[in-house]
Order: sequence, then structure tokens, then C-alpha cells
Amino acid sequence: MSYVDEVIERVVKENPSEPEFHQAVKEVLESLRVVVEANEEAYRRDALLERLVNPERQIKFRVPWIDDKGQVHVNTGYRVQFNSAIGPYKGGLRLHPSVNLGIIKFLGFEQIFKNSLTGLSIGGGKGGSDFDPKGKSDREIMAFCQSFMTELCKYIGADTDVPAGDIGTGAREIGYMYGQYKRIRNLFEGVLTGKAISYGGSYARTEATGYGLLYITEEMLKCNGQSLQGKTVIVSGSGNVAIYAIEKAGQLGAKVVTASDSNGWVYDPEGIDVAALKEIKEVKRQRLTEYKKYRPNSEYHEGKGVWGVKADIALPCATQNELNLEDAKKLVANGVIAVAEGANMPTTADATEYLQEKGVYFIPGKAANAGGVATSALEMSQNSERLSWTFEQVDAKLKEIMVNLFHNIDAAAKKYGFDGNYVVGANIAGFEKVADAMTAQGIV
Ligand code: NDP
Ligand code: 2IT
Repeated sequence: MSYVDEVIERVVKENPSEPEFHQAVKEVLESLRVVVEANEEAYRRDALLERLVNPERQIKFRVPWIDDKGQVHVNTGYRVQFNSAIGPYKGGLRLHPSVNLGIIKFLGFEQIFKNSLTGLSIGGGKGGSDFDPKGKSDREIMAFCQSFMTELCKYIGADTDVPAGDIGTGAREIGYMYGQYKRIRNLFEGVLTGKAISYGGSYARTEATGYGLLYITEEMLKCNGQSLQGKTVIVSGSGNVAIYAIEKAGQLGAKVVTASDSNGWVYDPEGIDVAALKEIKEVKRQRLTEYKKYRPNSEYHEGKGVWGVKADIALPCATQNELNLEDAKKLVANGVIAVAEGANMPTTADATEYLQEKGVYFIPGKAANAGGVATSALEMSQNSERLSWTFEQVDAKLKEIMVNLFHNIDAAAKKYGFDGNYVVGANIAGFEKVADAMTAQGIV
């Protein structure tokens, strides 16, 4: 059996009930087959792939907190410190009832390659909790965040592990967690990113994932003789990534006609009103049903449905496995030319394969949404030098990073004979730097 197949088999056997982790490992290792075969003897001797798929450390802890009625709740907290070969662990904290160890491991594993692709010095990690922030008061959110950080603060630090936002964790949660970290550790340091500007946050971090997604999409289209100008775009989600993807798509001349949340979706034929979306989601924290009040000509539908809307480009920006084979068939039938993943692994494996077979340009999340973590690394740099760069400076660096990233994955795909396969390109380009660093650092 080939080395890649052996390791995939072991991962499935040794990590039962973690389907998302298996999915992520399979996709990456399948892509690496050609590189692994070329170095098989050394990699096998050093157990490089076994070390790559085993987190350096995984922490699981109890998070007790008290609700507004005095009832105590207990959630589970996680931090998976996956790989520190090229820098301190870096990756977000997800707060969502679906969180379990397998979800955090899939996200942490993806983060290794994503962070490597940014070209910056950051290793891979991820964390979170099965806590559900929906419907909680500010005080309850604070109680949870403080309890969560009371334990997490023992394992993180500005040069050790630097968490950030993800689903359910935005500026409010980062603020409460930062306050508790500082209080316990007595350190004012860049231990979290996605902070508000008033205490060490970076301009453009809020916008970075969505903006970066459009910068790389635009560059990819440009290199294939196309552009975003005049294109119709469908977006899923209505959170941090979706909102700023919609905003930047509009600035680059495209029209986004959909957004969604976990209850339903909106179709706005004149283009999604970003100011209305921000007010509903960022300020009032309401459901998308409210959107029609701002835009009477729009439609609201319960359930799932954005992938059935006719468009040129699809940007899944909500969650894992939200775009399946059936959805991919609809996209192709409707003439979609490009799919770029704002979320982490939103496209199922069979859907990805189908889209690629049909000639749809496909940029995987670890490349397409890397602008968020890249800007987090820029926030770390600013914190280290105790200076703050302007919005324009950070945005220009973000754009440069995304353009370079596209050319790196494109070149890696071409080098190994997979021209235009950005999945293979991203996995290989991300892996090479990490593998070199792991080899140089010996068996650790
Ligand atoms: P938010 O919490 O801000 O928004 C998430 C959005 O996705 C909401 O509209 C939410 O709807 C929807 N959603 C979440 N879970 C589900 C689900 N199970 N089914 C349907 N809809 C769902 O998160 P972000 O925008 O930050 O994250 C979105 C994706 O982007 C995630 O995959 C995340 O890992 C990834 N990502 C985020 C980065 C960042 O910087 N924030 C960076 C790179 C990737 P509802 O509110 O109803 O739950
Ligand atoms: O998935 C991701 O890359 C993030 N949630 C952002 C991580 C970060 O450290 O900014």
C-alpha cells in the first residue's frame, strides 16, 4: 500500500467518529501523493505524514457559567495546537453547538496549510466550544467568555498560541476574552487577534477575510482572461465573512443577489444592501427575516436555497459541507464559472470533484479565505512593534498577500502537472514549507 493510503487508513481507524477530520486529511494527502512519492523514503523514515496528522497537543476543558436566571451551565472548551513548525499556533475560536473535537481538528489541520500559504510565520491551531451564543444576553456572553478564558489562558500567549474569531466569535467575544486574559496573566500582549482598534486591533481585520476572498477571486479571473465587472454573484452566510465579501464584490463591479443564515435566505434582484445587512447582523443581531423591511422588493425563503439562483460566481461563506453534489449540479446547469470558498471546507468532496470536472474554477478555502488569518498575523506584527498601521496600509498588504498566494498555488499546480487545479496547488504549496521546517527541526 502506498504511504499516503496507509496514513489515511490509520487516521480513519485511530480517530473514529470524526468524519470532517477524515475529509480534510483525505483531501490534503490525496493532493500530496505526487510530492510524497518523490520523497517517499525520507518521509517514511521520519514518519513525516504521521506527525503531520497528529496534533502536537489537544486541550479539552470544562466551561461552567451562570445564566441570567442563576442556572449553571457546563460547556466543553477545546484548543487543538496542531503544528508549530513555522510559527506560533494561530487560528480562530468557534462557538457553535455543533463543535466537537473532530470539527476543531479538521479546522486546525486546514489551518496549518492555510497559514503556510500566507507566507507569514504562523503555525496551525483552532479552538472553540459547543456553547451557543444565539439568544444570550451580553452578560451571559461575558460570563461564558470569562470562564472559557480562565482555563484557556494557561495554554496561550503572544509567542505561543494566538487565537482569534470564527463562527460565533466576533469583536465582542474577543474583547471579553482579552479582558480576562489580561486580568489573570497580568500581560498586555498580542495574545488574541480581531481586537477592537482601541486596545491593539488592526484596521481592516474585520473586513479581511471577505475582502481577501474577492482579491484572490479577481486575480484568478484576471489570469483566466475574465473579471468581476458585471458578474452576478451568489453568497451564502450573513456573518463576518459574507458581509465583507458582499461589500468588496460590489466595490469591484459585481452584483451579489443572495445571503443566508441558518434559518433561511434572501434574494435581492437589485443587489444585497450591505448597510442593511450590517445593521441587521452586526448591530441588532437579528435574523435575516428582517431584511425585507429594508428592501421590500427582495424575497425571503425558509431553509436552504442560494445555490439554485442563477449566477456567474458562487461564494460559500457560512459553514462546512453546505454545498453538496446536488447543489454543484445546479451551479453548473446555471452557468457558474467560479466557486471560491469563504468558509472552511464548505464544499463536499464529491461536489468539488464535479465542479472541477465541469471546468469550473475552484479556489479552496485554505487559499481563498486566508486573508483573515494573514491580517491577524499583521495585527501580531503591529502589536509586537507597538505601532498601528492605517487601513490603507493593511488593505494594500492584504491584497498583495492574496495576489501572491494565487500565483503560488497556480505555480505549484503547474509544476506538478495539475494546471488549473487550485486544490492540488494549495495543498502542495502549503505543505512544502511546513515539511521543510519539520525536517530541519528534527524528530519533534
Ligand atoms: P459568523 O458567525 O460571523 O457567521 C456565520 C454565518 O454562517 C452566519 O450567517 C450563520 O448563520 C451561518 N451558519 C453558521 N453555521 C451554519 C450552519 N450550520 N448552517 C447554516 N448556516 C450556518 O462566522 P464567520 O463569517 O466568521 O465564519 C464563516 C465561515 O468562514 C466559517 O466556515 C469560518 O470557519 C470561516 N472563516 C472565518 C474567518 C474569519 O476571519 N472570521 C477566516 C477564515 C474562514 P446563523 O447566524 O443563523 O448561525
Ligand atoms: O479560519 C480562519 O482562518 C479563521 N477563523 C481566522 C483565524 C485567525 O487567526 O485570524
